[in-house]
Order: sequence, then structure tokens, then C-alpha cells
Amino acid sequence: MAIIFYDFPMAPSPRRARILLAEKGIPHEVVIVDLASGEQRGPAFTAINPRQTVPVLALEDGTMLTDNAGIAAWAEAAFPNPSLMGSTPVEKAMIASWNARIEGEGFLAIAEAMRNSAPGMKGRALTGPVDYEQIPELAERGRARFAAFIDMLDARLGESRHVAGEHFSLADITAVVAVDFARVIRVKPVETHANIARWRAEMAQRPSMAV
Ligand SMILES: N[C@@H](CCC(=O)N[C@@H](CS)C(=O)NCC(=O)O)C(=O)O
Repeated sequence: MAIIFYDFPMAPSPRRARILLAEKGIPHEVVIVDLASGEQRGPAFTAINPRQTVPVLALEDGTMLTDNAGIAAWAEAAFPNPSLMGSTPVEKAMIASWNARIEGEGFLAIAEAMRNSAPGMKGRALTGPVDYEQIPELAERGRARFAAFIDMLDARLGESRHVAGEHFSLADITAVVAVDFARVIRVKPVETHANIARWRAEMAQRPSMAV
């Protein structure tokens, strides 16, 4: 039985896992879950992931990895080369720290801004089986948080070649997806922040970034 990757090409979270799988060269089959038509909320996919989100990676032994955190931890342990989560104790710590920060301050800020304002997300301000109403103030706060995040990331990339240090890592993958995802709130950091533009152009050289 092959490893199966449950994906949706337009969505940012599965893109993170897609890039990771490509960087590590992990063979897998792809099943598209159509988020546009709500397939993630139907009984078939809910049986696979009760949280009703992608990405999911179904391993050969039947284990379901139902988020990026689990997929990255498994991939790094099962396919250690190339290492994307650090080799030394300090590298591992820096990458974990930057990855969490990009998720919390970057990714979630965009999601907060988008899901609390888009008409199509009415009643769906959070992912998952429970419906939550939009809170317009959270959309506003998300935009402000993302602006502060981008200034911080640009300053960081002014002092460091990659997000978490000298080497390419999982933190760069998360940051690329967050920076690109900002288009949904009509923000283009590569046009306003020179260090992000330099780093994003370098990232574009990696074939994985096109998947
Ligand atoms: N923490 C999860 C988040 C996954 C997530 O939010 N995925 C979104 C797509 S980007 C989703 O499945 N949304 C379904 C929905 O909106 O109902 C991860 O990174 O693995």
C-alpha cells in the first residue's frame, strides 16, 4: 500500500506538506479533496480526518497524520536526508522556534483577516466541524498583525540568509507559503520589502517551490 497524500492545490496548508514531500523526495500518491465543494466535511473524508482539514498523510501502516506538524516530524525521522529540521541541538531549536512563529504570527494572521471578512466564509470563520461566526474586528486585527509580521520577517532576512539561519529549512517552507498566501488579503510583501524579495527569489530556484 502506498503513502497517500490528501491535498487541495489552491490551499496553503497542504502546499506546505507538498513542498516538504518534494524536498525529501518521499514517494506518494495524491488524492484531491475538493475544499471548494465542501468535500472535507462529508462522511468519507471525515472518517479519514475528523478535523476536516487537509493536509493528511496516510502512511503504509494505516496511521493518519492529520496536520503539518505531524507530517514534518514523521518525514524528518523517516527520511532524515536532506535534513530540514536541523542537525545540531541549537539548529533544531531555532528552526522549531521560527516555524512556530511564522505559523502564529504570519499564517494565522492572514487566516484571521481572510476568514473573518470573506463573504464566502460567512459562518466558517474557523476550519473544522464546528461553525463559527465571523468577527469583523478580528479581520482588522489580522491585517495589522500581518503587517507587523512582514516587517519583522524582512528585518530577519536582512541579517540571515535563510529564516532560521544559514541553511534552508522547514521554516523557509512555512514562510514562503505564508508570504505567497498573503495575496488573499491583497498584500504582496515581495513588492514592498527588499530582503523578503531577495530571499523569495532565491527560494524560487528550488524546484519544490513550483509544486
Ligand atoms: N493545522 C493544520 C491546518 C490545516 C488547515 O487549516 N487546512 C485548511 C486548508 S489551508 C482546510 O483544510 N480548510 C478546510 C475548511 O476551510 O473547511 C495544518 O497546518 O496541518
